[in-house]
Amino acid sequence: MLADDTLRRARSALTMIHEHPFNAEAPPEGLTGDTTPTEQHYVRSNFALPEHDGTLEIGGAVGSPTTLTLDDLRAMPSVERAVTLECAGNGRLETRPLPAGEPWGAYAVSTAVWTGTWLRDVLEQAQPAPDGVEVRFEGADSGSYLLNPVLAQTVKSDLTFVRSLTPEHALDPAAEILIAYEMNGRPLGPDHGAPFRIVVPGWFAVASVKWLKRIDVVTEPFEGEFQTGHYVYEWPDRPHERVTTMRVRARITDPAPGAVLTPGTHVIRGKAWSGTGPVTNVDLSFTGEGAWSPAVVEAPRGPHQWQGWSYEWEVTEPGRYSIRARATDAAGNEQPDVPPWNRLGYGNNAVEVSYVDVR
Ligand SMILES: Nc1nc2c(c(=O)[nH]1)N[C@H]1C(S)=C(S)[C@@H](COP(=O)(O)O)O[C@H]1N2
Ligand SMILES: [Mo]
Repeated sequence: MLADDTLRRARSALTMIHEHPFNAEAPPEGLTGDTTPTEQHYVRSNFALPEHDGTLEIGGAVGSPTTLTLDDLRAMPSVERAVTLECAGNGRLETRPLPAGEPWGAYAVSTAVWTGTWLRDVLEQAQPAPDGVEVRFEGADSGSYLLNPVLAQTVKSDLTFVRSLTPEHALDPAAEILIAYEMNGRPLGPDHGAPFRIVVPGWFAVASVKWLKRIDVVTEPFEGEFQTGHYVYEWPDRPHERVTTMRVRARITDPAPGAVLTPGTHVIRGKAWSGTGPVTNVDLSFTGEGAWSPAVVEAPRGPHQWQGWSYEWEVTEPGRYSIRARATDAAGNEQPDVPPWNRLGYGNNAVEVSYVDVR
């Protein structure tokens, strides 16, 4: 086991939400760069840190069941991708009525450079059977699942963290799913899934199984707590849907909420991302209901990474100004004003309202 102070140091820059299991948001600085330094990358774990024996088993409906070690994965062609990960519960605190799940503010999102090997190459080596309907990814972590660690309310005991993807998705070259063993150029740390995890670009990060232990091709639809129990949009007025792609969203990183500014020109900055295509527009408003003006949106630096945006704001009149930033992506998805309410509080991509005082 790791020395406590090693872990404590790795976690010290984060905004802790719960210690057991460890869940923490990025500090505001974690959203200001093109990528997030590892020590500022948010952490979401459903169970205590597991032991991992260093091997990955690939089995189920495959022609050639395989066991791989970290060295085996490192011996395969390596790829590097910057990927924005966002927890589906990010923004839950702004949901009304408030659900019981982990009370995430708005910083359960980060971007890291992940190095690993393509999942599809590893899977193809094992020869998935043509009648496979899903590919199941199992983490080494297990235990009692609590909806909120401070509530003495266990959803279920003896659960393991398991998620699945369709074979089409898992094998799709365009999906660029990685089995990652490095984060920002260093071996994966314990909180981020050491020794290896999958990284599923564009999807809410629940799909990116950490501490990856087994991959199984299965011939029956997979139903598990983290697949069909939780991480489901329970809409009040329409059929439930699984949590999949990240919703289009902009965050304001500068100025800080409540900042006091002098009259003059100020640059408003932020980040925007979407799981359904690059962000094409970010529009700003300073007056509540009323005009929106376009910000300058940086071209994507990579296919799976948040984009920076900025707006030169000239303000002469003293007073309080609301600031809202609303993103639109290439698929035409635009942020709503009101969180799309669902019982478990997922996917809140409502336009954030910040304000500054000009004096
Ligand atoms: N094995 C395992 N993988 C997991 C989880 C988990 O609890 N166990 N949490 C998921 C969720 S809900 C999120 S948001 C991301 C968080 O990844 P990070 O901690 O590296 O930021 O990991 C995902 N992968
Ligand atoms: Mo999450």
